[in-house]
Amino acid sequence: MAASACPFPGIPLIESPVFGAEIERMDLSVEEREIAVALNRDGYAVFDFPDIEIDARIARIRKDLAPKLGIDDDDKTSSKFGGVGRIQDAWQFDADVQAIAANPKVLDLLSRLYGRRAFPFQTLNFPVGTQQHLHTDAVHFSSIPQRFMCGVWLAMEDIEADAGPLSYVPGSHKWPILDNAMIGRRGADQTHGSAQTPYHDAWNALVAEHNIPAKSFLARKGQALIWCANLLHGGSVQNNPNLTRWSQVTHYFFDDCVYYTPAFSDEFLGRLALRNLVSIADGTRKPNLYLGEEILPPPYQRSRCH
Ligand SMILES: O=C(O)CCC(=O)C(=O)O
Ligand SMILES: [Fe+2]
Repeated sequence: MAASACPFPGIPLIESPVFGAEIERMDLSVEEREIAVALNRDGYAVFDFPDIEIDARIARIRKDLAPKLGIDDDDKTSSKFGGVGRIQDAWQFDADVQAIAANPKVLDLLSRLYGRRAFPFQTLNFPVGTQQHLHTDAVHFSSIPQRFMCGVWLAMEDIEADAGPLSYVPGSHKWPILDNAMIGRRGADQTHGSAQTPYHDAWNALVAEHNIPAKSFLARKGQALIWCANLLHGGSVQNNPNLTRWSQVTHYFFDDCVYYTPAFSDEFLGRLALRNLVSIADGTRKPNLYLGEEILPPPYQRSRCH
C-alpha cells in the first residue's frame, strides 16, 4: 500500500503531533534517528559537525575575526570583554563562516528532519559568552506556518564551565510560543528597544512553574547543537573574563514560509514585520510565501535582528 501523504504539512516533522508515524518515513540513519528523537523530546540535539576541514576553518576564522572583534586571541591573561562581542553575518566576507553555514550535510539533515528544504539566513560569531537571558528564537525569527526555524550552535574550541557556556531548558520547546497578544503588548508600533526583554517575565514565570533547571553545553571543539525555534536558551554567566568562548551560530529557515519578526508584529491584526531574506547557501532571494503565494511587505515594514 502506498504511504499516505503527511497529514500536517504545516508542522515540522520533528515537532509533528504524529511524530511516531512520521519518523518511520523520514529516511534516517541510526544516528540521525537519535537526533530526530532528541529534537522531538528535548527540543535540542548534539552532533559532531560533519566537515573534515572544520579544525582548519576554525583556525582561519579565529585569525580573521579576532582583530575585527577587538580581542587578542593569544593572550590568556587579560579580559576578553573589551571588544564588540559578536559579528553578525561574517559569511558575507569570510568563506569559512559561509561554508559552515551552508554545510550540505547539515542542510540535507535539517531538510529531512523538518520536511521542507532548509536554508541558512544569518550567522553570528562570538569570541566570548553572550550571557544572554534565556529566550526563544521564535520571538526574533518566526515563520508562518510556525516552527520552521532552528539554530545550529558550533563550538569553535573546548568550552570551559567558567566561560559562560550555552545554556538551555530541555523540553521548553513544548511550552507556548509567546506572542505579543499573550503578554499584553503591541509589537508593530514599537520603534526601538530590545526584541526580547518584553518577554523575560513570562519566560521566567514558565521556568519557575515547570521547575526544570537549565543545562549547560560543555562542548568539545567541533561539536554542534541544533535548537528548535521555541527552545529556551541563552548564555550562562561568564565567571572568568579572561577565557574565550568561540562559537558560531547559524540560523536557518525552511522553504515556502512567511519569514518575520514576531516581537515587532501583531499577527492577529495582520501586521507582520516581514523579513527580506537571501539564502547564505546560494545567494538566492527567499520570498515570503503563504501556500505558494508571495506576500509583499506593507509600508510600515521594518526588519530587526537580535
Ligand atoms: O551563544 C549564545 O550564548 C546564545 C546565542 C543565541 O541565542 C542565538 O544566536 O540565537
Ligand atoms: Fe537565540
